[in-house]
Parts: sequence; structure tokens; C-alpha cells
Amino acid sequence: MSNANAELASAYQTILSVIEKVEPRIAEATRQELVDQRESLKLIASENYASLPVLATMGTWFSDKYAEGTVGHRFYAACQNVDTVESVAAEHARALFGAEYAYVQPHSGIDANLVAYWAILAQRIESPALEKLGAKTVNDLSEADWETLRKTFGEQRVMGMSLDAGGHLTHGFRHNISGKMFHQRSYGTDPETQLIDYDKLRADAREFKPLILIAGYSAYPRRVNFATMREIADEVGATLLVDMAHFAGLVAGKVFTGDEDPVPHAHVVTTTTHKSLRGPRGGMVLAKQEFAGAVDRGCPMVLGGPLSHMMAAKAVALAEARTQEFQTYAQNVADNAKALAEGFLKRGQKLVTGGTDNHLVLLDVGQYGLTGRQAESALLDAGVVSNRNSVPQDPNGAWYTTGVRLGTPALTSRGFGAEDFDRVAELIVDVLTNTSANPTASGAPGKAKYTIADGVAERTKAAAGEMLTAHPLYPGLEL
Ligand code: DSN
Repeated sequence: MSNANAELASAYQTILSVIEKVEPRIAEATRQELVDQRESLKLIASENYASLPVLATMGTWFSDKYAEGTVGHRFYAACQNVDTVESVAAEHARALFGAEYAYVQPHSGIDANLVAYWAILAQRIESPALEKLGAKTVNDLSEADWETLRKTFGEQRVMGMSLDAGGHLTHGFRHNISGKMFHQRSYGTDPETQLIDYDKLRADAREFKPLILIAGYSAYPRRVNFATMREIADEVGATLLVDMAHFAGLVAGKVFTGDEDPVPHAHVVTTTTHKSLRGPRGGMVLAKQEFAGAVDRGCPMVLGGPLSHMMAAKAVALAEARTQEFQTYAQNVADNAKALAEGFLKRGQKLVTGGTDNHLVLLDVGQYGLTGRQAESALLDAGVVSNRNSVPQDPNGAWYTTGVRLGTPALTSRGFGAEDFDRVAELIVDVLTNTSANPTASGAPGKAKYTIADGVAERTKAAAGEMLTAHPLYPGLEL
């Protein structure tokens, strides 16, 4: 990431002093958050550091404007500037990803997925039903036909990756609305290789016949063949939905191309904008033209008024992502993940799937007798911010887990390179080697309590501090 520009750095000082006069605790928390982010090794695979222009664009009076509807077709007056913002963001999204259609209103990833689900239901279920009944909209249906249609929505099936194989909550998990809206079946990974077994997936899809086949993940450290996923979807009459939230930056940066680029293959693609894509917190839907009209009904179908200030920031981030500099960044994210994985492997660590070819690694900490939660906490004590994550067939369940997920997008934004990530692996191994699970009162190992040997957290923080100082976050921004 380039240096913070000096004018913005001083603007942030002014902004904080103004906030301080209204609610000093918020000004203080904001300052402290910058200190904390600067002084830790941020390895949460879904986090990043947006540029100051992106951050600044979020804080404007566009926040004060209602604009339900779509460009040129709003339910509120005086939306001419929001129209500009939404059009520019969508234009950048289409050009960046080579998408036929882009909808930039979703507030988050789950919103983007809900928009996609309802758009697919509208296109695949509602439209044919209306046509059959000679109705234009649901308003034209009799009460009885409407009841039948409502029941038909509830009978649909989705198939996505299971949570413990690296899938996401919104892909049909029982504790998410997607698992309650749809009949759901998940596909896992091969027990030996921990990789997606496309033959098994195909056989399952043939049997289950989902309306929607979902590809995408939040903790699978490998690339997916979207051409094969589309072939399977076509074979069983499913619509292919790809959730690329985690790896959108690698698609934007042309690291994932051909069969690994979801956009040409999927009917609908969803994403967040704040992970590897390095934009503001938000979501987005890309779609083939046949789904455009249905996607546009995202508001009011499942969304409230668009967050115009966030759409503006998406436009700025997407413009940044259309540069050669961003392509270099994306390649570095993938190269650094490989360096991190190799750093672990040469130090005898166990990685889910044996490595990575995207932006994350999933470290199995079972060999230390630690849960993922203990490892996450011990690492945090040492200034390493990661998050615990299930491994396939996790013996410790989804709360304690046996894995720690580590991603390279954020530190790569600070300029960390392969050698730095090898050192990061060394530091993490040092912490884990020197951490032990505390027994509970009954003598069994506790799942949450742990002890780090004296001095280890301190030496890790000192070593991390040297790297962090060499790669400053928002240089020039002093609060
Ligand atoms: N919370 C995000 C992640 O960490 O992967 C996904 O929603």
C-alpha cells in the first residue's frame, strides 16, 4: 500500500479532535484501534487495511441520503448524486471482473447472498409460475395460487460446502437463515487429501438435485475449479452461485484466471468488498444478464435503503483494484501465503490439505494438545491476531476447534514479503511450542485454559515489532 497522503493524515487529526468534543470515548477508541492494528500481526484471513481514500470516502454526507430503488428509478427524490455513485461503482465492478451485471447495494456478504438466493428463486421459481398462471406480478395471483407459490419457495434445495470443510455459514448451515429457507445438503472434502472430491460432489448433486449449487469458502486453502462446478450444475439443472468473498482480490488481481475465475462460469457471483479486495465493509452481486432484473429487486426484497457512502467507497476501492499495482499486490498475497505455508511445513507443522494455493493456511494445532481456541488466545497474548477455525471432522467442534486460520492479505498490504512470512511462521511455531493446555479441576485438559512459558510472548512481540516498524501502517498518520 502506498504511503498515506499527507493531506488525509492531517484531515484525520482534525476529524478526531472534532469527535473528541462530542464523545471523547469514541475518539479515544478510534485512536487506540489504530495503535492496536499497527502493533499486531494481523493474520485474520478475512481482514485487510483499506486505503485512506477508501476510508475517507465512507465518512461523508452520502450517509444522510435515502435512495431506495435503482439508478434512475428511485422511491425518493433528489437521488441524482447517488445515481452517479452507484453507476460508477457498478461500472468499475463490471470492468474489473468482466461481469455482465453488477449490483453494488448489499451491505454485507450475507446480504449479498440473500439477494442472490432471492434473485435465483425469482428467476427460476416465481417467473415460470407467474407465466404459467398468466400473471404479471404476485399481485395478480389469487390467494390460493399465492399460497401455493409460497410453499414452493420453501421446498427448494441448495448444496454448498460444509462448514468444517471450509464452507460458510450462509451456504446452508443449519444455524443460518439459508439452512432454514432451503432443504440443504453439504459436500465435504476427501478424508485423506482434504481436497474437494469433484466426482463425489457430482454424484451427490445427481442424487440431491439442488436448485442452487454453491461454490466458495471461507476456510479452504485451495483453489476451486469453477468450470467443473458449472458442468456439474448444468448436468443437474442447478444454478451455480459462487461466493468469492474471500478470494475476490485474487480474482480482481488476475491471480485466479481461466477455470479458477468464477465470473465467466457462475450464473451469479457474490462477494464482500473488504477482504482480499481491500475495499470498504460491504457486499456486491455480479450476475449474468438473465438474472439482472431479479438481482435489482434486492431492495426492497431483502435490503433496506442503500448505504450510498459505502457504495461511493466501493467505487474508489474498485478503481484502485483496476491498477497494475493491485495486480502485483494480489500476486504477492498468494506468494506470501505459499511462503507462510512452507515456513510451517519445514518446521514440522500440520496444515489442512498440506499447504495452500490461495491467500490462507489452516494450521492444525492438534499435535500440541491445544484447541484452536487456546492457540488463538496464546497467539493474541503474543501480538499475533488470528482466528480459530474448525478442521475437517474436527474433534473439538465449532467453538473450541482444532485449527487456526491465517491469511496474508492484511500484512501484504503493509508490504510484508516472503521472508517476513517465513519469520511469521517461525514466531507462531515458537509460541505454540511453548504453550500448554492447563488441566481442569478433574485433571483433564481444559479446552480454553493455557499457559505460555515465561518470556515467549515478550520475545514474539519484540520480533514482530521490528517487522511492523519496517512496514508501517498509514505512514505519516499521527493521531
Ligand atoms: N467472517 C468472515 C470470515 O472471517 O471469513 C466470513 O463471513
